[in-house]
Amino acid sequence: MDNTIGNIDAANHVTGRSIYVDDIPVMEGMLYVKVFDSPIAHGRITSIDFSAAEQMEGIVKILSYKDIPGENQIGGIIPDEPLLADNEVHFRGQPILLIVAENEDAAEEAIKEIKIEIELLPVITDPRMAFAQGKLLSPSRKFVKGDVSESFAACKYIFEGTTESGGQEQLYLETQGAYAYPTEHDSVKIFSSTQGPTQVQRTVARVLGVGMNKVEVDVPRLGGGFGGKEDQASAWGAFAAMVAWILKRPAKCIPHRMEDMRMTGKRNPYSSDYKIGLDENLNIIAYEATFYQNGGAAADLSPAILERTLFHATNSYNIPHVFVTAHSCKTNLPPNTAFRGFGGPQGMFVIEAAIDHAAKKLNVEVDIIQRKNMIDNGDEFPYGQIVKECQAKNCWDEATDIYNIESVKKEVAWFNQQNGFYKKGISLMPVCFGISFTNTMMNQARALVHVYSDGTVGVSTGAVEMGQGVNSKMLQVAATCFGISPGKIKLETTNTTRVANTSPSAASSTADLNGKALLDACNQIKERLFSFIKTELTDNEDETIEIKNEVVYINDEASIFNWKNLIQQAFIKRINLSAKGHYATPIINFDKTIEKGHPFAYHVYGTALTEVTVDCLRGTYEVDSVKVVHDFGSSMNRAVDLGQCEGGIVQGIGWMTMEEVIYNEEGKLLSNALSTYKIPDIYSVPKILDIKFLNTDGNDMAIFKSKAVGEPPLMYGIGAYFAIRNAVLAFNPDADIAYNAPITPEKVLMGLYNPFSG
Ligand code: LUZ
Ligand code: MOS
Repeated sequence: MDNTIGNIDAANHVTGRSIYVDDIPVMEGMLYVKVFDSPIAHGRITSIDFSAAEQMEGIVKILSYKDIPGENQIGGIIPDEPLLADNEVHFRGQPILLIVAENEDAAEEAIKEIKIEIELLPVITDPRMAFAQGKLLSPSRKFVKGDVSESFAACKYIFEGTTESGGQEQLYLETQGAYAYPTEHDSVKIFSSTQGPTQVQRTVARVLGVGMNKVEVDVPRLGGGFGGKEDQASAWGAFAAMVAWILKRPAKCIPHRMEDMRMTGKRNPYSSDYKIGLDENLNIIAYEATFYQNGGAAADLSPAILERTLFHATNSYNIPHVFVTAHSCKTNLPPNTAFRGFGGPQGMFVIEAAIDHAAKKLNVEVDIIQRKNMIDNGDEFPYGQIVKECQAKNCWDEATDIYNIESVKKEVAWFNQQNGFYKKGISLMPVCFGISFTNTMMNQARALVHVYSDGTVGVSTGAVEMGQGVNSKMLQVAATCFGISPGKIKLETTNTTRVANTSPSAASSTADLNGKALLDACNQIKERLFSFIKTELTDNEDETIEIKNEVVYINDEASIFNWKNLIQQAFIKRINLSAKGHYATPIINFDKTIEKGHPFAYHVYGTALTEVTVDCLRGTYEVDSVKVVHDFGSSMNRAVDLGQCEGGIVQGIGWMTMEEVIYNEEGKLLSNALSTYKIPDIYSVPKILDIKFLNTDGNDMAIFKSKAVGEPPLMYGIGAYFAIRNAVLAFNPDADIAYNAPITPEKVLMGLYNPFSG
């Protein structure tokens, strides 16, 4: 495999030539669309008056739910979310009106003149309170293995507790947004910043009351998605499309950063209960957990996220008796949504807290319990899938070996003995993440390949390039299959007219699904070319044919044909030089009625060793190092995969340590800008980030045996939480530190001096 290709977008990114939605040259007469959103988290709209605003200079029209031509509904999994609020509002930031203006300034002025009266209704922001009042977004779920009640009775040690993990703002560099214009036959074309072009198409068709064939969605690229544009791009696509369709003019709708932060959902916060039981040899016998997911005001993707929390509730551990329950709770916050890991990180944090709790109480080192209970081949996940090609222990053992855990422990102990006001802490964080959409139906993809008569190639797939480097991988697939230079191939935009019924670029599965579909398309063309060579050019059916470096080899010898003249001759002979590829992941299945099956194509494994230093006067901390052994399979592009791994780790550390999404009791987002919401920057990344590629064959279900890499590394960041917690305990062994993430400097400081010893 050609690993030297790197990321083909790198040069354009750093020179500003990559094209995002707001860079697309617009048409004359384009309208600007601004959203007027609810200033109240829950209430009944008793009056709304925008007549004065509509008369203002530059305002073309103001649209409400009454102007929606089709259905006022954008809920993807459950139809519970209006595009524009009708008579009630359910979260602060909920879109109510669209201000359509000749320019953006006019729209902003007009918004100030809108008069609205809302009768207040009770606001709930806490998932447990919502649960107590029976407010659920979807039916609760539970995964059961063995018999916990009986086995807890037999456990020598039982520990119970609660955990909290916070939300996380996706903070894609490019905000949400779309640009749309009307096309012939009452149709519309939309350029959208979305991970799910088909989801935007489907939603717009529903809102306009037209067939999906009248809605074309084109996605050149995204300035980041991180899950935030898996479903929530649809509303912005619909705003622009609705205006374009009704007023028959081009329209653009792109929120500013603070509008985006206020109106869109984030990672679901969780509040959870756990109970863990061990025998005298530190085997985990039983595990019980209840997850209260803060879903926000509409289901969005929360029911699917809830499911993935259950799938990853036992992380990398084999536990014979498991009983885990999850509730998707309806609160008056913006509908929370996908974020890298998709509920998996939330589930893993709880089991790691439970194990840490047990270790601290038993006064044993936590890594002894972790290693002892690590999953292995032949074990059964609580959802019925049997563990195969397991790399959990391999990653763990290699990490503890090459990073020399025993000497690290000694150095940390020595450092802590020598230093009064600086303390170090370490942690080991194993990860086992299932690859596939948990909804089996979504594990399919298609690709369209054209070989042009000059030998150049155009490739379209359902994959959305969002900075993760999927286009580079697609290019490698086509170049490798055809035996031609990547320079001959162009990756086209993601477009619903060229490639239909796409699943969103999500679940770490984009390269696998679309890569395999692309391989299918390329192979079809290649087979036609090879049989053309055999029957028309050489008249010998028994030859072995191969194309290497654009030269056609017949029976291992270079022939007079090269790629270019082969294509020219094939074209003259009217050979079909285009193909549509299709892929549907084999084997996978899941039966929700019994919550058992084989939902994942394979799993990705790894272990991270994190070391931190806490400043015990200030409560601040630095991550000294994160050292990882990660199972990439056989990586097809080490530069891209390494980048994904590094980015994921830093994002995970952000979630666990500094990013704090705060809503007040009225449901108002207080961390509503980059001045109040802190994400990792160049100064807060680990001083050392060392990632070793575990040497394995990889998995056949992965494209070129190169395993999915998007989400799994994020969960290494959970290790930073425990390392910091351990450093605080080194300073203050009596510290009472709740398992409450993120562990911000404020919480660290409280832990250091609580109970206050003077
Ligand atoms: N999206 C989705 C996802 O719809 N289903 C999934 O299983 C998933 N997993 C991770 C990220 N996004
Ligand atoms: Mo995602 S959380 O794979 O959009």
